[in-house]
Amino acid sequence: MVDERNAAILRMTDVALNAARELLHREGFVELLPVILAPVTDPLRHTTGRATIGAYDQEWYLTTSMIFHKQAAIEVLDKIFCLSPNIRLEPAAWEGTGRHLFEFVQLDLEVRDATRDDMLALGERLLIHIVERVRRTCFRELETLGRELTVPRAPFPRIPYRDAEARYGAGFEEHLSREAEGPIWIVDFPAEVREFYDREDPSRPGVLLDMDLLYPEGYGEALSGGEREHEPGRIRDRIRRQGLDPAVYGSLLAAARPPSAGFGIGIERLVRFLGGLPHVREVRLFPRVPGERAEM
Ligand code: ASN
Repeated sequence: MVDERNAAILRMTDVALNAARELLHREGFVELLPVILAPVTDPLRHTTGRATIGAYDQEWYLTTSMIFHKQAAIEVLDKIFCLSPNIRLEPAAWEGTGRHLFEFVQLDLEVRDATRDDMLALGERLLIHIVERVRRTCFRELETLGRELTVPRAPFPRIPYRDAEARYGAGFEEHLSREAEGPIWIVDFPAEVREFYDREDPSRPGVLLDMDLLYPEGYGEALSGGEREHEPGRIRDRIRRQGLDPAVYGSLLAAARPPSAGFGIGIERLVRFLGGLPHVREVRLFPRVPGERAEM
C-alpha cells in the first residue's frame, strides 16, 4: 500500500518535471547543469543556516540558491533554467511545517531583459501546463492519492504585500493560502523583508518589483522571484542597507549585468500540492527533514 503511494508520487514528479522542461524548451530556454559548491551563495533573509566545506585552501558554500549564477549565466544565454539542488539548514522546529526539507530541488530560471510582468505570465503558464499534464496523464496516481486537482485559470489574482498585511495581519500568507480559491500572487515586497538582489522600484523607494506565488488549500509558497538589481552602484547600496559586507559580493559588483528577471519553484512543494500530500518528505525517497537523522 505504502509502495503504491510512493510509486504514484515518484511517477507524478517525473511527469511534472517533463511537463516543465517541455514548456520551457518550447519557449526557447536552455537547461544548465546545477552549481553545487561556490565561494558565494544566496545570503537569504530568514533563519536559514548555510553549510560550507573547506577544500583547496578555500571555503565553499553548498548552494542555497543559484541566484548569482543565474544572473551571470544570462550574459551568455538569454533564457536559462536549472534543476538546482539547494541546501538550507532550517531550524529543527520546522520539521512539522510540511513544507521544509533542508535538501530540496528548485527549478530556477532567469530571463535577460525580462520584466516582473513577463515572469508573472510565465509562472502562470508553467503551473497551468504542469497541472493540466498531471491531470491528463496521472489519472491512476491521483486516484491512488485520493486527490482531486483543478486546473487554475489565468490571470491569478495579485495582492500587494502591504495590503495583505493590513487586511490579514502578520500571518497573511497562511491565511491567503487557506482561503484562496486558486493560486494567488503576492507582489511588491518591502525591501527590508527580502534579499538585496530583487529590484527596488525606481518610482517607489522601499518597494520591490518582486513576487511570491501561493498555492491554494493551505499549501503555502509555490515560487519566488522578481526583477533584479543589475547596476553595481545600486547593488552596493542594497547590500549596505542590509548590513552585509560588499567585499563578499565582489564578483557581483565588478561589472554591470544585463537587466533580468526570474523565479524559482520548489519541486517538492509543487508535487506536494499536485498530490495533496501532508508533508514534502513523501516526495523524496531519501528526505532530508530539519532536525532528523538519516541512515541513507
Ligand atoms: N530562486 C529565487 C529567485 O529566483 C531565489 C531564492 O530561491 N531565494 O528569486
